[in-house]
Amino acid sequence: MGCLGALLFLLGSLGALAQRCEMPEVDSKIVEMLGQRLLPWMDQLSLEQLNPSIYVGLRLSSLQAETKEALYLHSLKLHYQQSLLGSASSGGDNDDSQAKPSMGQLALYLLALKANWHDHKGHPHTSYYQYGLAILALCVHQKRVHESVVGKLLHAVEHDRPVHQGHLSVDTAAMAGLAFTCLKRSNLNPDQRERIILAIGTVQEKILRSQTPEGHFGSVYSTPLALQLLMTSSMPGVELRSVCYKARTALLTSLQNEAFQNALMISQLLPALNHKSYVDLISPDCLAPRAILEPAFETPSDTQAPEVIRVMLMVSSVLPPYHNSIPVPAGSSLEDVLKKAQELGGFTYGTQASLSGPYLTSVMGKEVGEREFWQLLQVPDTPLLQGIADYRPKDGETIELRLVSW
Ligand code: B12
Repeated sequence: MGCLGALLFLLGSLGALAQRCEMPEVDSKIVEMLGQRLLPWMDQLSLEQLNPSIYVGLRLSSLQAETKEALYLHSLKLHYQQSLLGSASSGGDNDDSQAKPSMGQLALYLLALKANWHDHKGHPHTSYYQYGLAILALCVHQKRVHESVVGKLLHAVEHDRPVHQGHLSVDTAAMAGLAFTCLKRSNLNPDQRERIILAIGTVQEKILRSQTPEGHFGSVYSTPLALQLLMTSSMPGVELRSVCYKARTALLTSLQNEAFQNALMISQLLPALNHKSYVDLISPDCLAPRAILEPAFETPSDTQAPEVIRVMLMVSSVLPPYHNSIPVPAGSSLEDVLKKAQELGGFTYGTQASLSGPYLTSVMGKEVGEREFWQLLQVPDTPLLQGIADYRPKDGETIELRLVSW
Protein backbone atom coordinates (compact mmCIF):
# COMPACT_ATOMS: atom_id res chain seq x y z
CA MET A 1 0.00 0.00 0.00
CA GLY A 2 2.82 2.36 0.88
CA CYS A 3 4.41 2.05 -2.53
CA LEU A 4 1.17 2.27 -4.45
CA GLY A 5 0.01 5.16 -2.27
CA ALA A 6 3.22 7.06 -2.97
CA LEU A 7 2.89 6.41 -6.69
CA LEU A 8 -0.70 7.57 -6.73
CA PHE A 9 0.25 10.67 -4.78
CA LEU A 10 3.06 11.41 -7.24
CA LEU A 11 0.76 10.93 -10.21
CA GLY A 12 -1.85 13.07 -8.52
CA SER A 13 0.54 15.92 -7.94
CA LEU A 14 1.84 15.72 -11.49
CA GLY A 15 -1.75 15.88 -12.69
CA ALA A 16 -2.36 18.96 -10.60
CA LEU A 17 0.13 20.88 -12.73
CA ALA A 18 -1.82 20.28 -15.89
CA GLN A 19 -5.34 21.59 -16.44
CA ARG A 20 -8.27 19.21 -16.58
CA CYS A 21 -11.40 19.50 -18.63
CA GLU A 22 -13.84 20.36 -15.88
CA MET A 23 -17.30 21.40 -16.84
CA PRO A 24 -19.20 23.49 -14.36
CA GLU A 25 -22.39 21.85 -13.13
CA VAL A 26 -25.35 21.90 -15.56
CA ASP A 27 -28.78 22.70 -14.13
CA SER A 28 -30.30 19.44 -12.87
CA LYS A 29 -33.65 20.38 -14.48
CA ILE A 30 -32.02 20.24 -17.93
CA VAL A 31 -30.41 16.90 -17.16
CA GLU A 32 -33.71 15.54 -15.87
CA MET A 33 -35.53 16.72 -18.99
CA LEU A 34 -32.99 14.87 -21.16
CA GLY A 35 -33.42 11.74 -19.07
CA GLN A 36 -37.19 11.94 -19.38
CA ARG A 37 -36.86 11.87 -23.16
CA LEU A 38 -35.18 8.48 -22.81
CA LEU A 39 -37.96 6.96 -20.69
CA PRO A 40 -40.38 6.13 -23.54
CA TRP A 41 -37.52 4.39 -25.36
CA MET A 42 -37.00 2.16 -22.35
CA ASP A 43 -40.44 0.65 -22.90
CA GLN A 44 -39.46 -0.51 -26.41
CA LEU A 45 -38.10 -3.97 -25.81
CA SER A 46 -38.02 -5.57 -29.26
CA LEU A 47 -34.59 -6.32 -30.81
CA GLU A 48 -35.24 -3.69 -33.48
CA GLN A 49 -35.83 -0.99 -30.87
CA LEU A 50 -33.33 -2.00 -28.19
CA ASN A 51 -30.41 0.40 -27.92
CA PRO A 52 -27.55 -0.55 -25.58
CA SER A 53 -26.22 3.00 -25.78
CA ILE A 54 -29.29 4.25 -23.88
CA TYR A 55 -28.55 1.90 -21.00
CA VAL A 56 -24.87 2.92 -20.88
CA GLY A 57 -25.72 6.64 -21.06
CA LEU A 58 -28.19 6.39 -18.22
CA ARG A 59 -25.90 4.36 -15.99
CA LEU A 60 -23.16 6.98 -16.45
CA SER A 61 -25.58 9.82 -15.76
CA SER A 62 -26.79 11.28 -12.50
CA LEU A 63 -30.22 9.74 -13.13
CA GLN A 64 -31.84 6.37 -12.75
CA ALA A 65 -34.96 4.72 -14.11
CA GLU A 66 -35.31 2.18 -11.30
CA THR A 67 -36.99 -1.10 -12.39
CA LYS A 68 -37.08 -0.02 -16.03
CA GLU A 69 -33.28 -0.22 -16.07
CA ALA A 70 -33.19 -3.82 -14.88
CA LEU A 71 -35.88 -4.84 -17.34
CA TYR A 72 -34.06 -3.08 -20.16
CA LEU A 73 -30.79 -4.84 -19.39
CA HIS A 74 -32.64 -8.13 -19.17
CA SER A 75 -34.11 -7.59 -22.65
CA LEU A 76 -30.70 -6.59 -24.01
CA LYS A 77 -29.20 -9.80 -22.68
CA LEU A 78 -32.05 -11.91 -23.95
CA HIS A 79 -32.00 -10.54 -27.49
CA TYR A 80 -28.27 -10.13 -27.92
CA GLN A 81 -27.40 -13.51 -26.51
CA GLN A 82 -30.05 -15.11 -28.65
CA SER A 83 -28.72 -13.54 -31.80
CA LEU A 84 -25.14 -14.35 -30.79
CA LEU A 85 -26.09 -17.99 -30.46
CA GLY A 86 -27.55 -17.80 -33.95
CA SER A 87 -31.00 -18.90 -32.89
CA ALA A 88 -32.60 -15.54 -33.64
CA SER A 89 -34.28 -16.89 -36.77
CA SER A 90 -36.62 -18.95 -34.56
CA GLY A 91 -38.88 -15.89 -34.78
CA GLY A 92 -40.43 -17.54 -37.83
CA ASP A 93 -42.06 -15.06 -40.18
CA ASN A 94 -39.17 -12.63 -40.02
CA ASP A 95 -36.63 -15.20 -41.38
CA ASP A 96 -33.36 -13.57 -42.46
CA SER A 97 -34.54 -9.97 -42.41
CA GLN A 98 -33.72 -9.88 -38.68
CA ALA A 99 -30.23 -8.43 -39.08
CA LYS A 100 -27.54 -9.59 -36.65
CA PRO A 101 -26.10 -6.91 -34.39
CA SER A 102 -23.01 -5.28 -35.94
CA MET A 103 -19.58 -5.29 -34.28
CA GLY A 104 -20.32 -1.84 -32.86
CA GLN A 105 -23.72 -2.83 -31.49
CA LEU A 106 -22.11 -5.83 -29.79
CA ALA A 107 -19.47 -3.47 -28.43
CA LEU A 108 -22.15 -1.19 -26.96
CA TYR A 109 -23.83 -4.29 -25.54
CA LEU A 110 -20.54 -5.18 -23.83
CA LEU A 111 -20.33 -1.65 -22.44
CA ALA A 112 -23.90 -2.04 -21.19
CA LEU A 113 -23.00 -5.29 -19.42
CA LYS A 114 -20.17 -3.49 -17.65
CA ALA A 115 -22.41 -0.53 -16.82
CA ASN A 116 -24.51 -2.91 -14.77
CA TRP A 117 -22.20 -3.19 -11.81
CA HIS A 118 -24.32 -5.70 -9.95
CA ASP A 119 -23.55 -8.41 -12.46
CA HIS A 120 -20.18 -8.66 -14.09
CA LYS A 121 -20.69 -11.67 -16.34
CA GLY A 122 -20.21 -10.96 -20.01
CA HIS A 123 -20.03 -12.44 -23.48
CA PRO A 124 -19.06 -10.94 -26.46
CA HIS A 125 -15.15 -4.69 -42.57
CA THR A 126 -16.49 -1.93 -40.33
CA SER A 127 -15.85 1.76 -39.72
CA TYR A 128 -13.01 2.96 -37.47
CA TYR A 129 -15.69 4.28 -35.13
CA GLN A 130 -16.99 0.75 -34.56
CA TYR A 131 -13.45 -0.59 -34.45
CA GLY A 132 -12.61 1.86 -31.65
CA LEU A 133 -15.87 1.08 -29.88
CA ALA A 134 -15.08 -2.65 -29.99
CA ILE A 135 -11.57 -2.19 -28.55
CA LEU A 136 -13.00 0.08 -25.86
CA ALA A 137 -15.69 -2.43 -24.93
CA LEU A 138 -13.21 -5.30 -24.62
CA CYS A 139 -10.81 -3.08 -22.70
CA VAL A 140 -13.31 -2.03 -20.03
CA HIS A 141 -13.88 -5.76 -19.54
CA GLN A 142 -10.11 -6.07 -19.15
CA LYS A 143 -9.88 -8.36 -22.17
CA ARG A 144 -6.59 -8.02 -23.97
CA VAL A 145 -6.86 -7.74 -27.75
CA HIS A 146 -4.01 -8.70 -30.04
CA GLU A 147 -1.45 -5.99 -30.79
CA SER A 148 -2.23 -6.15 -34.50
CA VAL A 149 -5.82 -5.11 -33.73
CA VAL A 150 -4.76 -2.13 -31.63
CA GLY A 151 -2.05 -1.44 -34.23
CA LYS A 152 -4.65 -0.97 -36.94
CA LEU A 153 -6.43 1.78 -34.99
CA LEU A 154 -3.10 3.36 -34.03
CA HIS A 155 -2.12 3.38 -37.70
CA ALA A 156 -5.38 5.09 -38.66
CA VAL A 157 -4.81 7.86 -36.13
CA GLU A 158 -1.10 8.25 -36.96
CA HIS A 159 -1.85 8.61 -40.67
CA ASP A 160 -4.84 10.92 -40.40
CA ARG A 161 -3.17 13.95 -41.92
CA PRO A 162 -4.43 17.11 -40.24
CA VAL A 163 -3.21 19.29 -43.15
CA HIS A 164 -5.82 17.72 -45.36
CA GLN A 165 -8.53 17.98 -42.74
CA GLY A 166 -7.97 14.30 -41.89
CA HIS A 167 -10.42 11.58 -42.80
CA LEU A 168 -11.37 10.59 -39.28
CA SER A 169 -14.44 12.42 -38.04
CA VAL A 170 -14.41 14.07 -34.61
CA ASP A 171 -16.67 11.27 -33.29
CA THR A 172 -14.33 8.62 -34.67
CA ALA A 173 -11.26 10.36 -33.26
CA ALA A 174 -12.96 10.72 -29.87
CA MET A 175 -13.97 7.05 -29.84
CA ALA A 176 -10.41 6.00 -30.74
CA GLY A 177 -9.12 8.29 -27.99
CA LEU A 178 -11.45 6.71 -25.42
CA ALA A 179 -10.27 3.24 -26.47
CA PHE A 180 -6.60 4.28 -26.21
CA THR A 181 -7.18 5.94 -22.84
CA CYS A 182 -8.69 2.72 -21.53
CA LEU A 183 -5.73 0.71 -22.88
CA LYS A 184 -3.30 3.16 -21.29
CA ARG A 185 -5.02 3.01 -17.90
CA SER A 186 -5.37 -0.75 -17.91
CA ASN A 187 -1.91 -1.30 -19.39
CA LEU A 188 -3.22 -4.22 -21.39
CA ASN A 189 -0.78 -3.70 -24.28
CA PRO A 190 2.44 -2.55 -22.57
CA ASP A 191 4.60 -2.95 -25.70
CA GLN A 192 2.47 -0.38 -27.52
CA ARG A 193 2.32 2.03 -24.60
CA GLU A 194 4.42 4.78 -26.20
CA ARG A 195 2.42 4.74 -29.44
CA ILE A 196 -0.82 4.71 -27.47
CA ILE A 197 0.19 7.78 -25.45
CA LEU A 198 1.24 9.64 -28.61
CA ALA A 199 -2.03 8.71 -30.33
CA ILE A 200 -4.06 10.05 -27.40
CA GLY A 201 -2.22 13.36 -27.83
CA THR A 202 -2.93 13.33 -31.56
CA VAL A 203 -6.68 12.86 -31.15
CA GLN A 204 -6.83 15.42 -28.34
CA GLU A 205 -5.19 17.97 -30.62
CA LYS A 206 -7.49 17.08 -33.49
CA ILE A 207 -10.49 17.62 -31.26
CA LEU A 208 -9.21 20.92 -29.90
CA ARG A 209 -8.55 22.16 -33.43
CA SER A 210 -12.12 21.26 -34.41
CA GLN A 211 -13.66 23.67 -31.89
CA THR A 212 -15.97 26.11 -33.67
CA PRO A 213 -16.21 29.79 -32.72
CA GLU A 214 -19.42 28.97 -30.77
CA GLY A 215 -17.61 26.25 -28.85
CA HIS A 216 -18.73 22.94 -30.32
CA PHE A 217 -16.17 20.34 -31.33
CA GLY A 218 -16.93 19.61 -34.99
CA SER A 219 -20.70 19.86 -34.87
CA VAL A 220 -23.07 20.05 -31.93
CA TYR A 221 -23.55 16.27 -32.15
CA SER A 222 -19.87 15.33 -31.96
CA THR A 223 -19.39 17.52 -28.89
CA PRO A 224 -20.65 14.95 -26.33
CA LEU A 225 -18.08 12.29 -27.28
CA ALA A 226 -15.35 14.90 -27.74
CA LEU A 227 -16.02 16.13 -24.20
CA GLN A 228 -16.02 12.60 -22.86
CA LEU A 229 -12.52 12.24 -24.25
CA LEU A 230 -11.21 15.62 -23.06
CA MET A 231 -12.52 14.85 -19.57
CA THR A 232 -10.44 11.70 -19.30
CA SER A 233 -7.12 13.46 -19.56
CA SER A 234 -5.09 16.51 -18.80
CA MET A 235 -3.10 18.34 -21.45
CA PRO A 236 -0.08 20.25 -20.25
CA GLY A 237 0.05 23.78 -21.59
CA VAL A 238 -3.56 23.79 -22.83
CA GLU A 239 -6.23 26.01 -21.31
CA LEU A 240 -8.54 23.02 -21.08
CA ARG A 241 -10.77 24.62 -18.50
CA SER A 242 -11.77 27.51 -20.73
CA VAL A 243 -12.00 25.25 -23.80
CA CYS A 244 -14.48 23.00 -21.98
CA TYR A 245 -16.34 25.91 -20.46
CA LYS A 246 -16.89 27.26 -23.94
CA ALA A 247 -18.13 23.87 -25.14
CA ARG A 248 -20.54 23.72 -22.23
CA THR A 249 -21.94 27.15 -23.09
CA ALA A 250 -22.43 26.06 -26.70
CA LEU A 251 -24.14 22.85 -25.56
CA LEU A 252 -26.47 24.75 -23.26
CA THR A 253 -27.52 27.00 -26.13
CA SER A 254 -28.14 23.94 -28.30
CA LEU A 255 -30.15 22.34 -25.49
CA GLN A 256 -32.30 25.44 -25.28
CA ASN A 257 -32.84 25.21 -29.02
CA GLU A 258 -34.16 21.66 -28.53
CA ALA A 259 -31.25 20.18 -30.51
CA PHE A 260 -31.17 17.03 -28.38
CA GLN A 261 -34.24 14.95 -29.24
CA ASN A 262 -32.50 11.85 -30.50
CA ALA A 263 -32.16 9.11 -27.86
CA LEU A 264 -28.71 8.02 -29.02
CA MET A 265 -27.44 11.58 -28.91
CA ILE A 266 -28.86 12.05 -25.41
CA SER A 267 -27.20 8.80 -24.35
CA GLN A 268 -23.80 10.16 -25.43
CA LEU A 269 -24.42 13.54 -23.81
CA LEU A 270 -25.64 12.47 -20.35
CA PRO A 271 -22.30 10.95 -19.24
CA ALA A 272 -20.43 14.12 -20.30
CA LEU A 273 -22.87 16.29 -18.32
CA ASN A 274 -22.18 14.04 -15.35
CA HIS A 275 -18.38 14.37 -15.80
CA LYS A 276 -18.14 10.75 -16.84
CA SER A 277 -16.84 8.94 -19.89
CA TYR A 278 -17.05 5.37 -21.19
CA VAL A 279 -13.55 4.86 -19.76
CA ASP A 280 -15.05 5.14 -16.26
CA LEU A 281 -16.67 1.78 -16.93
CA ILE A 282 -13.31 0.16 -16.10
CA SER A 283 -14.35 0.52 -12.48
CA PRO A 284 -17.81 2.07 -12.31
CA ASP A 285 -18.68 4.13 -9.28
CA CYS A 286 -21.52 2.06 -7.86
CA LEU A 287 -22.11 4.32 -4.90
CA ALA A 288 -22.65 7.59 -6.79
CA PRO A 289 -26.17 8.82 -6.04
CA ARG A 290 -28.52 9.03 -9.00
CA ALA A 291 -31.84 10.85 -8.96
CA ILE A 292 -34.95 8.83 -9.78
CA LEU A 293 -36.53 9.73 -13.10
CA GLU A 294 -40.27 10.38 -13.23
CA PRO A 295 -42.04 10.65 -16.60
CA ALA A 296 -42.44 14.23 -17.81
CA PHE A 297 -45.78 15.93 -17.46
CA GLU A 298 -47.40 15.83 -20.90
CA THR A 299 -48.33 19.26 -22.18
CA PRO A 300 -51.60 18.97 -24.13
CA SER A 301 -50.98 19.64 -27.80
CA ASP A 302 -53.03 22.46 -29.26
CA THR A 303 -56.00 21.29 -31.23
CA GLN A 304 -55.70 23.83 -34.05
CA ALA A 305 -54.97 22.27 -37.42
CA PRO A 306 -51.33 23.14 -38.22
CA GLU A 307 -50.66 25.27 -41.26
CA VAL A 308 -49.44 23.50 -44.38
CA ILE A 309 -45.92 24.19 -45.59
CA ARG A 310 -44.20 23.15 -48.82
CA VAL A 311 -40.86 21.40 -48.93
CA MET A 312 -38.99 20.88 -52.19
CA LEU A 313 -37.62 17.38 -52.51
CA MET A 314 -34.83 16.73 -55.01
CA VAL A 315 -33.02 13.61 -56.14
CA SER A 316 -30.48 14.11 -58.91
CA SER A 317 -28.52 10.85 -58.45
CA VAL A 318 -31.15 8.96 -60.46
CA LEU A 319 -32.41 9.22 -64.00
CA PRO A 320 -34.70 10.93 -64.62
CA PRO A 321 -34.04 13.26 -61.72
CA TYR A 322 -36.88 13.78 -59.25
CA HIS A 323 -38.00 17.23 -58.18
CA ASN A 324 -41.27 17.96 -56.46
CA SER A 325 -42.88 20.33 -54.01
CA ILE A 326 -44.40 18.36 -51.12
CA PRO A 327 -47.17 19.79 -48.91
CA VAL A 328 -46.92 18.73 -45.23
CA PRO A 329 -48.17 20.12 -41.90
CA ALA A 330 -45.74 22.61 -40.33
CA GLY A 331 -43.41 20.85 -37.89
CA SER A 332 -43.29 17.64 -39.94
CA SER A 333 -40.08 15.65 -40.04
CA LEU A 334 -38.17 14.95 -43.22
CA GLU A 335 -39.41 11.38 -42.88
CA ASP A 336 -43.01 12.73 -43.02
CA VAL A 337 -42.05 14.57 -46.22
CA LEU A 338 -40.66 11.37 -47.75
CA LYS A 339 -43.81 9.48 -46.74
CA LYS A 340 -46.02 12.12 -48.29
CA ALA A 341 -43.94 12.18 -51.48
CA GLN A 342 -44.29 8.39 -51.73
CA GLU A 343 -48.05 8.69 -51.19
CA LEU A 344 -48.31 11.31 -53.94
CA GLY A 345 -46.55 8.92 -56.34
CA GLY A 346 -43.36 9.05 -58.41
CA PHE A 347 -41.13 8.69 -55.37
CA THR A 348 -40.07 5.68 -53.27
CA TYR A 349 -37.67 5.18 -50.42
CA GLY A 350 -36.56 2.56 -47.91
CA THR A 351 -35.05 2.70 -44.44
CA GLN A 352 -33.28 0.43 -42.00
CA ALA A 353 -33.61 0.70 -38.24
CA SER A 354 -30.41 1.80 -36.47
CA LEU A 355 -29.48 3.00 -32.99
CA SER A 356 -29.72 6.56 -34.30
CA GLY A 357 -33.18 6.00 -35.77
CA PRO A 358 -34.35 5.19 -39.32
CA TYR A 359 -31.39 5.23 -41.72
CA LEU A 360 -32.22 6.00 -45.35
CA THR A 361 -30.93 3.10 -47.44
CA SER A 362 -32.71 3.39 -50.77
CA VAL A 363 -34.28 6.11 -52.88
CA MET A 364 -36.25 5.54 -56.09
CA GLY A 365 -35.34 1.87 -55.86
CA LYS A 366 -31.60 2.65 -55.75
CA GLU A 367 -30.06 0.76 -52.83
CA VAL A 368 -26.74 1.90 -51.42
CA GLY A 369 -23.70 -0.11 -52.48
CA GLU A 370 -20.55 -0.85 -50.51
CA ARG A 371 -19.25 2.36 -48.87
CA GLU A 372 -22.06 4.46 -50.29
CA PHE A 373 -24.80 6.36 -48.50
CA TRP A 374 -27.74 8.58 -49.25
CA GLN A 375 -26.61 11.94 -47.98
CA LEU A 376 -29.20 14.44 -46.74
CA LEU A 377 -28.48 18.00 -47.82
CA GLN A 378 -30.02 21.39 -47.65
CA VAL A 379 -29.58 22.86 -51.11
CA PRO A 380 -27.12 23.86 -52.41
CA ASP A 381 -24.58 21.95 -50.38
CA THR A 382 -25.13 21.86 -46.62
CA PRO A 383 -25.26 18.35 -45.16
CA LEU A 384 -27.98 18.04 -42.54
CA LEU A 385 -26.82 17.42 -39.00
CA GLN A 386 -29.78 15.16 -38.23
CA GLY A 387 -31.45 12.12 -39.71
CA ILE A 388 -34.80 11.88 -41.51
CA ALA A 389 -36.80 11.27 -38.31
CA ASP A 390 -35.38 14.26 -36.43
CA TYR A 391 -34.86 16.94 -39.06
CA ARG A 392 -37.81 19.29 -39.48
CA PRO A 393 -37.64 21.30 -42.72
CA LYS A 394 -39.02 24.81 -42.91
CA ASP A 395 -41.50 26.20 -45.41
CA GLY A 396 -39.89 26.65 -48.83
CA GLU A 397 -36.76 24.71 -47.97
CA THR A 398 -35.20 22.45 -50.61
CA ILE A 399 -33.82 19.10 -49.48
CA GLU A 400 -31.64 16.99 -51.72
CA LEU A 401 -31.03 13.26 -51.32
CA ARG A 402 -27.66 12.51 -52.91
CA LEU A 403 -25.96 9.15 -53.37
CA VAL A 404 -22.31 9.60 -52.32
CA SER A 405 -19.32 7.49 -51.29
CA TRP A 406 -17.84 7.61 -47.84
C1 B12 B 1 -19.98 6.02 -39.23
C2 B12 B 1 -21.07 7.07 -39.28
C3 B12 B 1 -21.68 7.32 -40.51
C4 B12 B 1 -21.38 6.50 -41.77
C5 B12 B 1 -22.15 5.17 -41.66
C6 B12 B 1 -21.65 4.10 -42.59
C7 B12 B 1 -21.12 2.87 -41.89
N1 B12 B 1 -21.42 1.73 -42.41
O1 B12 B 1 -20.46 2.94 -40.87
C8 B12 B 1 -21.92 7.45 -42.88
C9 B12 B 1 -20.80 8.34 -43.37
C10 B12 B 1 -22.55 6.77 -44.08
C11 B12 B 1 -22.93 8.28 -42.09
C12 B12 B 1 -23.99 8.93 -42.67
C13 B12 B 1 -24.80 9.84 -42.01
N2 B12 B 1 -24.65 10.31 -40.78
CO1 B12 B 1 -23.46 9.45 -39.50
N3 B12 B 1 -22.33 8.79 -38.21
C14 B12 B 1 -21.44 7.78 -38.12
C15 B12 B 1 -20.82 7.66 -36.71
C16 B12 B 1 -19.42 8.27 -36.77
C17 B12 B 1 -20.75 6.24 -36.15
C18 B12 B 1 -22.04 5.41 -36.25
C19 B12 B 1 -21.83 4.02 -35.67
O2 B12 B 1 -21.13 3.20 -36.24
N4 B12 B 1 -22.41 3.76 -34.47
C20 B12 B 1 -22.20 2.54 -33.71
C21 B12 B 1 -23.16 1.43 -34.12
C22 B12 B 1 -23.04 0.28 -33.12
O3 B12 B 1 -24.52 1.88 -34.06
P1 B12 B 1 -25.52 1.57 -35.31
O4 B12 B 1 -26.81 2.25 -35.07
O5 B12 B 1 -25.57 0.14 -35.62
O6 B12 B 1 -24.70 2.31 -36.49
C23 B12 B 1 -25.29 2.57 -37.75
C24 B12 B 1 -26.08 3.87 -37.75
O7 B12 B 1 -25.46 4.80 -36.88
C25 B12 B 1 -25.98 4.33 -39.19
N5 B12 B 1 -25.86 5.77 -39.23
C26 B12 B 1 -24.74 6.46 -39.38
N6 B12 B 1 -25.00 7.78 -39.31
C27 B12 B 1 -26.32 7.89 -39.10
C28 B12 B 1 -27.11 9.01 -38.94
C29 B12 B 1 -28.47 8.86 -38.71
C30 B12 B 1 -29.30 10.08 -38.50
C31 B12 B 1 -29.05 7.57 -38.69
C32 B12 B 1 -30.51 7.41 -38.48
C33 B12 B 1 -28.25 6.43 -38.83
C34 B12 B 1 -26.89 6.62 -39.04
O8 B12 B 1 -24.78 3.74 -39.72
C35 B12 B 1 -24.17 2.90 -38.73
C36 B12 B 1 -23.55 1.71 -39.37
O9 B12 B 1 -24.50 0.92 -40.00
C37 B12 B 1 -21.82 8.52 -35.84
C38 B12 B 1 -21.16 9.18 -34.63
C39 B12 B 1 -21.89 9.02 -33.31
N7 B12 B 1 -21.54 9.89 -32.38
O10 B12 B 1 -22.72 8.16 -33.09
C40 B12 B 1 -22.33 9.52 -36.90
C41 B12 B 1 -23.70 10.16 -36.73
C42 B12 B 1 -24.68 9.16 -36.16
N8 B12 B 1 -24.14 10.54 -38.14
C43 B12 B 1 -24.80 11.61 -38.18
C44 B12 B 1 -25.40 12.14 -39.35
C45 B12 B 1 -26.07 13.49 -39.23
C46 B12 B 1 -25.39 11.42 -40.56
C47 B12 B 1 -26.14 11.79 -41.85
C48 B12 B 1 -27.61 12.16 -41.62
C49 B12 B 1 -25.37 12.93 -42.55
C50 B12 B 1 -26.07 13.50 -43.79
N9 B12 B 1 -26.28 14.81 -43.82
O11 B12 B 1 -26.39 12.82 -44.71
C51 B12 B 1 -25.96 10.50 -42.69
C52 B12 B 1 -27.14 9.51 -42.68
C53 B12 B 1 -28.13 9.78 -43.81
C54 B12 B 1 -29.07 8.63 -44.05
N10 B12 B 1 -28.89 7.93 -45.13
O12 B12 B 1 -30.00 8.38 -43.28
C55 B12 B 1 -24.92 12.28 -36.81
C56 B12 B 1 -26.32 12.11 -36.21
C57 B12 B 1 -26.71 13.29 -35.35
C58 B12 B 1 -28.11 13.18 -34.82
N11 B12 B 1 -28.67 14.30 -34.44
O13 B12 B 1 -28.71 12.15 -34.72
C59 B12 B 1 -23.74 11.56 -36.03
C60 B12 B 1 -23.94 11.46 -34.52
C61 B12 B 1 -22.45 12.35 -36.37
C62 B12 B 1 -22.40 13.72 -35.75
N12 B12 B 1 -21.62 13.89 -34.73
O14 B12 B 1 -23.03 14.64 -36.20
N13 B12 B 1 -22.63 8.29 -40.81
